[in-house]
Formats: sequence, structure tokens, C-alpha cells
Amino acid sequence: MTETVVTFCRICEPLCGMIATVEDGRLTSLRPDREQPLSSGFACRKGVAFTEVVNDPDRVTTPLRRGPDGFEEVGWDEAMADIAARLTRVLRAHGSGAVGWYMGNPAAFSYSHLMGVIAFIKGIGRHSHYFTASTQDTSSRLLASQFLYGSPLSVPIPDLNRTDLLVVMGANPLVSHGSFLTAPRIKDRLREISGRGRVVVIDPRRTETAAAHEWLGIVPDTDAFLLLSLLQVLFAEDLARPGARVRDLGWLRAQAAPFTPESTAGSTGIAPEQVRELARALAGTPRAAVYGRFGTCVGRHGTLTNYLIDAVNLVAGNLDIPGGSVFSTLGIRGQRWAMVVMGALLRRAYRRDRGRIGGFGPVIGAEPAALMAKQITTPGPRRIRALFVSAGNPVLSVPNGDELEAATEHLDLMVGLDFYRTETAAHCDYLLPVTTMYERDDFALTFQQFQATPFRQATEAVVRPPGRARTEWEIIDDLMRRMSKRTPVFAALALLRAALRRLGRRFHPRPLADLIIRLSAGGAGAGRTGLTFDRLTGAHPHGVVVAPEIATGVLGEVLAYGDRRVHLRHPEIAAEIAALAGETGTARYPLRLIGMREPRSENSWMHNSPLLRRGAHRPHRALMHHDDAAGLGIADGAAVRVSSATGSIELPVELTGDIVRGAVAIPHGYGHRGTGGWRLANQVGGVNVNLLMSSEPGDIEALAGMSRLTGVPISVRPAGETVPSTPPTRQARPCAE
Ligand SMILES: Nc1nc2c(c(=O)[nH]1)N[C@H]1C(S)=C(S)[C@@H](COP(=O)(O)OP(=O)(O)OC[C@H]3O[C@@H](n4cnc5c(=O)[nH]c(N)nc54)[C@H](O)[C@@H]3O)O[C@H]1N2
Ligand SMILES: Nc1nc2c(c(=O)[nH]1)N[C@H]1C(S)=C(S)[C@@H](COP(=O)(O)OP(=O)(O)OC[C@H]3O[C@@H](n4cnc5c(=O)[nH]c(N)nc54)[C@H](O)[C@@H]3O)O[C@H]1N2
Ligand code: SF4
Ligand SMILES: [Mo]
Repeated sequence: MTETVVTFCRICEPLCGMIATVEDGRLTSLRPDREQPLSSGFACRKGVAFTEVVNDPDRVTTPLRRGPDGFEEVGWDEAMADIAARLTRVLRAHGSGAVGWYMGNPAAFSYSHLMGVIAFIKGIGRHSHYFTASTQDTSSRLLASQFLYGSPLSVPIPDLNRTDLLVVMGANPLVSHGSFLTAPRIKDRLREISGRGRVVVIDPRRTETAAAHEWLGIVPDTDAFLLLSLLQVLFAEDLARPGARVRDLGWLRAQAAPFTPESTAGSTGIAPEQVRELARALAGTPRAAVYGRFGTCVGRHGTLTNYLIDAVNLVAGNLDIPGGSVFSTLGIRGQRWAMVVMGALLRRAYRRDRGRIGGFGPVIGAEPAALMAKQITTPGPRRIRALFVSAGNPVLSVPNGDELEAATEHLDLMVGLDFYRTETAAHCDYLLPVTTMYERDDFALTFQQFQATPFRQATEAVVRPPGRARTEWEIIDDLMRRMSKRTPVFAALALLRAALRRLGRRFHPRPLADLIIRLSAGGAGAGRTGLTFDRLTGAHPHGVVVAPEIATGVLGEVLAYGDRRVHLRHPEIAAEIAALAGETGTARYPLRLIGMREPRSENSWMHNSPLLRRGAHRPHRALMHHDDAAGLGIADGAAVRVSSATGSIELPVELTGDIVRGAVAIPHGYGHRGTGGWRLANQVGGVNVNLLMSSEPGDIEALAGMSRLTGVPISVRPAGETVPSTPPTRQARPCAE
């Protein structure tokens, strides 16, 4: 029997509508949904290729236990009983501080996975370690919001539908499809903005997005200088229109005063007249917004940079206005009080719960993943002895994967929840097979407040899980049940589980997601009409636009501070500004490393799809300016050795004029090895760029504990040229193509 099922893609943030074809219970194809009102017939190649992930012969569909001869199949009950027993031993001997969980990027796309992990890792005890991909991605953005608005959950996005001037810093939406911004068909949205106004892309590389719009090349990791000089111009030329809900504007003005465009040009490479022109345009265009993303989050001063992006929007009069930088709230009545309570708790945790290594405070409850290896190997209280990894491949995605690999051997228990035998999973005692997104129900909770057009869509599972795969929620619930006598939270959840069973109901986070849908704009509340989870999947499978535009004038609602004002003055921010000025480069590592995402690659995990490898595919390579290469005697296509103070890798180089001089771009997510069980990915070649990134506490961002993944000082030399006392080198294995 063949049926078509309406659903949506959850690989990346636009959540494009999809039509799945299911034949005899098996997913046979995915195509874009023309009736989804926002993605309206668009899906990228990765989304379509996902059928190959679901049906991948390399997929793990049975629990695996690592034995002396590698992984062997094991039954669920046996696996879970042993995991619970070993975890109990760890808890008894060392307390909750010995337990850690790393939750990777795809978890953000599953409400039940997210809620399950939080219940588990916070419920196991207050000393546990919770790591997420966010310290490789967004923590600095979230912490900037915590400083400015009192809550990390108040994150502004550009009002794409209405803006006439969009300044994009450190994002490449034509390839990434947008981040912290759920806007399907973002290429079209940007083209429309250029049609009626301007899109200016500030990036060290003339990216796909920059090439389609205006490009302003910037020296990597100098955005804070540029933003301070924009503020200096706004104040000096009397262009500041910040509105009434702000405190300590004079303080900000004084902080920015020394950073004239003339003084920052040497750092940024951007001419003073261009800075002035941009500042005037931002203040003079009624609908203008600055949007920063990944590239502005992962430098030396990510929190400061994000703070300054919002400060520029605020001072130019562009915060919380139509076409400006806006807060796409869920529209829940009384949401301000939830903000106030959550904000106070999270601010307190940030101040109080300082980590034992480096002293970093948690940002939305998560601690720096860069320090995970050291948390495993450093003796003392809260040393991690049991580690869970779900939806992540930190051996490739966090700094210094070699250190993490070595550290895993010190663990008493390591459990992976994945459907591939990744480089990280290879070190697990147990690998537990999970469902893919098409085998579970979903509502993309995380991304609701990043919707450029307020929209709701939910889906039921499209096909049944293959083999013995289970959802993360089922696995976590099982474990919490087996350990219900171990912690007060698990005991309380056991009572709730039992009570629900007596009522004939299952214990599951879906009612919570349903409640949020009901309370949000367009929701049914307790009523008979309006949206619920069931009505979204039943009556509105293509999704519902709940408002044509994002509501503005909501700043008072998203401010979590008691005085309902934006707080500009923070000693931490002052210290970061002071630190900026004092930094200099080293002669030994004169170049700056930046990242680069590719259309057919998704972090570390879409390299096993034949469709995505088909045709002209470029090998893993470093992109470098031809003038820089000429000076070093490096020819196009030559193998080079790239070294940092942490490590050294070898790979081919591609020369270009589309990058600022001094910057070198290398994609991440490569370096699959025989240890991983994905056959095609292992043939793809390439090398792990994160071997160049430092995991030393002094090298990660001071306020949010962000890994430093851009602007890293490096040197590039022809491969084979011997350089005395450089760190060990990892060779790129040859590419299959
Ligand atoms: N140098 C450098 N490093 C980077 C970045 C960079 O740009 N440059 N980017 C950073 C960013 S932004 C991020 S988000 C991180 C990403 O890094 P991670 O969070 O570690 O995740 P991924 O590499 O995306 O690997 C995701 C894993 O989840 C599995 N998976 C997919 N779907 C599911 C699911 O539904 N359930 C479960 N349980 N597993 C699933 C996949 O098989 C894969 O093994 O990398 C960061 N690292
Ligand atoms: N095809 C594809 N799509 C993806 C992903 C993927 O791996 N592949 N990953 C997904 C994930 S997890 C995320 S978080 C998003 C990220 O999506 P985006 O936020 O759009 O991030 P990137 O595409 O990495 O683009 C970051 C840009 O910042 C630039 N940059 C680097 N350093 C600096 C700097 O110091 N200053 C400035 N101004 N720019 C700088 C880089 O050159 C790059 O063009 O993409 C998502 N979408
Ligand atoms: S753009 Fe992202 S959400 Fe849309 S189809 Fe591609 S991978 Fe899926
Ligand atoms: Mo990410």
C-alpha cells in the first residue's frame, strides 16, 4: 500500500514542509510540500536525501554493547539493566557530580528528546554536568540577552518580512538556511529585501550570501571593534534614538567613545567612511536591523559582540519596531511573569554555580563542552565517570577531539544515543539505537520564538521505528524508572507515572508541548476552537500562520528585570571591552582560521548519504587568498600543513580572491575514521579541523565559556616542509572522489 504523509524536515532551522511517500510501512521518498504556506514547495537536497538516512544500511537499529572484539548486539532489557546498575554504582560512590550528558544539535529539533534529557540530567542531582552544542554555537548570544534583558530566552531576530536594510554579520544563510531565524526560502526573503532596500553582508569571506548582495570584508574576530565604532558614530553624530526603556545609556556612550572609525580601521580592515555610512544608514532607514549569528558568536569576545549587536540596534532606534530587530514571542498571555521567574533563576545560577574548571557559570543550564575532556580526567569532586551522549559527535565537533577521545577511556560508563556508529559512539560501552525524525511525533518548540512569520506545525510519526530503535524519551523514561529509588526527582516522576497509568494515560512530555501550543497565539487555551497538538497534526498538517507579522512594542514583556528596562551597564562587559584593546597577534601564527559550511554537509553527520556525495563534489580543503599563498610559495591544489598552538593538520588548499587577506577557511565535521561504522562517510576523506582548536580554559570565551572556533591564529606551510617543534600532525586521508 502506498500513502503520502504531510510532515516537515528537522535537519535545520527553516523546518521545510515535506511530503513523505510511505510504501508498505517503509519511507520511500521525500519531496517538498507545496502547501506548506512558508516553505511553499522548497526543500534542499539534504532534506530530500534524508530517505537515505532513514533506510541507511549502516544505521544502528539494535542496542550494541562494546566487548573485547568490538560492538555486539544485546537486548534492550539486558542493556538498560546493566546501564542502570553501573550508573547506580557511580552515583553511590561519587554522587551526581560524576554524571554528565552531552546533548548535540539534532536534539534541539525534538521536544521530547530535549525535555527527557533535562528531566534526567537535572533530576539526577544538582551537581551533574550538562553539556550541549550551545557552547559551540549560541551561548554567547544567550548570555548577551541575559545581560541586556535579564533572560537568555529573550533573543531578538531581524524582521525579515518588513526590513529595508539588513546587515548580516557572521552568517551565511544561503548555505545554512538561517539560524536563530526560522525563515523558509530565506534566499527569496533576502532577495526581496535587496529589491526594496539593501542587504549588507559583513564577513571575512565573500560567501554565497555576500556574493548575492553587498559584501563588506572584515578581518576575522574584529566585529566588536566595528560595532563599537558604529556606536561611537551614532552618539557623536547625535543619531542615537534608543527609546525610554533603557538604563545607563551614558555609560555605553563613554565605553564606545574611544573607538572612532579611524581607530578601529586598522583592526577591522574597514575604512572609516564605510563605518560612518553604515551608521548613518542604520539610523536613517526607518526599517533596519543588524543580524549576527554563528561567526559573531564563536570569537574571543562572543558575548560582547552579541551585546554590541543589540546595542547598535537599540541605539539606532531599531529594536522592537516593525522591520527592525524584534522579539518573536509565542504570544502567551502573562508570559512576562514566566520570563521574570526564569530570568531570575538563570541569572542566579550563572552567578552561583561556577564550574570547577575555569570557573565558568552555566548559560541556560549548560556548561562549556570544550572542557568535557578535562572534566573527565581532572581528579577531585565532580569528576565525570559516567557520560551520556545523545545526538552529538563531540569527538569531531568540540575543540581538541583527540583529548576527548583519550579521556573517554577513563570513564566507568559511556552511553551513546544515536543511529550511527560515529567517531564518538565508537568509544561507548553501549550504543542505544534511536529513531530518526520521521519515526517520532514532533513540534519544534525550540524554534518557535525565532519564527520570522509566526507559524505552527506539528507532525505525528511518519513510519514506525525500524528494528528495535526507540525514541530518546522512551530510553530516558526507562532509565529513570529503573532508577526511581535513587533520586527524589526520579521518585516523584515514578509517582506521577503510576498515577497517569491508573488514569489510562502514558507518561510523556506531549501534554506539555500541547499546553504550550494551546497557550500560544492561535492556541485553543482550554477551549474548543484554536490550535492544539492534535488539531495541528489532524486538521492542519501543512501548518498554520498564526499572525502575518511579528508583534512589536513587546519589549516590556520580554524584559525579565524588575524595572522593565534594558540594562546596559555590566562590569563583565567593561572588562571585555578593556581586554579587546590589549590583544595582539603572534608572528608564529600570522593567519586567522574561519569556518565554512557546505550545502551538502550538515555538521558531522550527513556524509553517509550517496545522494549528497553524487556528482562534482569538492574534497575537504582549506580556502586561502592567492596573494597570501603566493607569499608562502603555495600553489592551488597543493597539500598544506595548517598549524595552531594546539595542533596541526594537513589538507589540500584552494586559492581564491573571495576572502580577506590573512583569513583561511576550513569546513568542520570531517575526519571520519575507521572507528566510525558509516562506510561512505569513512571514504569521504578530510580531517578534523577542531584539532586546531584549544580546549584550555584560558582560551575559551571568558563570559559564556564558548569554544573559540573562529579567528584562531594559525600558520600555513607547504606540507612536508619541516618546522621545528610543531604539535603532532593529522593527515587528511585521501578523498574517495
Ligand atoms: N570548527 C567548527 N566546529 C564546530 C562548528 C563549526 O562551524 N566549526 N559548528 C558547531 C555547531 S554550530 C554545532 S551545532 C556543533 C554540532 O555538533 P554536535 O552537536 O556534536 O552534532 P553533529 O556533528 O551535528 O552530530 C549529530 C549527531 O546526532 C545524530 N543524530 C541525528 N539525528 C538524531 C536524532 O534525532 N536523535 C539522536 N539521538 N541522534 C541524532 C547524528 O547521527 C550525529 O551523530 O558543531 C560545532 N562545531
Ligand atoms: N548546509 C548546512 N547548513 C547548516 C549547517 C551545516 O553544517 N550545513 N549547520 C547548521 C547549524 S548547527 C548552524 S548553528 C547554522 C549556522 O548558520 P550561520 O549562522 O549562517 O553560520 P555559518 O554558515 O557557519 O556562517 C558563519 C559565517 O561567519 C563568517 N565568519 C567567521 N568568522 C567571522 C567573524 O569573525 N566575523 C564575521 N563577521 N563573520 C565571520 C564565516 O565566514 C561564515 O560565512 O547552520 C545550520 N545549517
Ligand atoms: S533547508 Fe533545512 S529544513 Fe529545509 S529541507 Fe533543507 S535541511 Fe531540511
Ligand atoms: Mo549549530
